[in-house]
Amino acid sequence: MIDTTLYFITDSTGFSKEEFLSVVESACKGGVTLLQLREKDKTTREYIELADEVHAITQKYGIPLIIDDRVDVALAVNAEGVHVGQSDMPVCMARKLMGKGKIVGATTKTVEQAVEAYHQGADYLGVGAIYPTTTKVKTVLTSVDTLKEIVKAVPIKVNAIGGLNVVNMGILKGSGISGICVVSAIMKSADPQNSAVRLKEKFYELQ
Ligand code: TZP
Ligand code: MG
Repeated sequence: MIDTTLYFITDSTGFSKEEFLSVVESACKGGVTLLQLREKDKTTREYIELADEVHAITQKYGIPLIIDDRVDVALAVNAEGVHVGQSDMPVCMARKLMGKGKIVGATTKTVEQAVEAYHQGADYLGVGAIYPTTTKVKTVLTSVDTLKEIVKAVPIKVNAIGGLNVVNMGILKGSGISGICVVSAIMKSADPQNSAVRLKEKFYELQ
């Protein structure tokens, strides 16, 4: 069973490779439970090379690596899973290509999308954005009420995403989510390891 408690989604924009890999390793040390490599501007070759390096780190810490959008890259580096959005490959196709043993996650913003993703074989869902985000993404806000409805509608893990940090995640109390997804709260932290520790502590406090 995957642990989605603290799902760290990376964004290498503005980092040198060394700096980026150092944030990845610090986050792993801080206890992130799942890590997604999310690259929007890399060539396929660059995506694969970076994924291999990130995978070497995540494997050291026993943390599953999920590749955003790209089933081919996930398969090429033998990552533990892939994450697809509503304009990416449909979940059923990603599942077929990845096989039963791999993790397939999906972004959903409505109950209908969530139920469909579940039926097509998704292992977990990311729902948001709960708060406005500074991370480069095409998204609209999702209410906590919708998040709660999605949690009730599907038997798989549901994570909240979007602008979440230790200060504002109280809004998620009682929502029934399995975890949170964060980019900036770790990527932009001066101390990514400590931020991961605190985010996880805060999430447990809300349970
Ligand atoms: N999908 C919805 S919001 C978001 C994605 C990928 C970005 C979340 O980033 P941050 O920095 O945690 O707001
Ligand atoms: Mg996508």
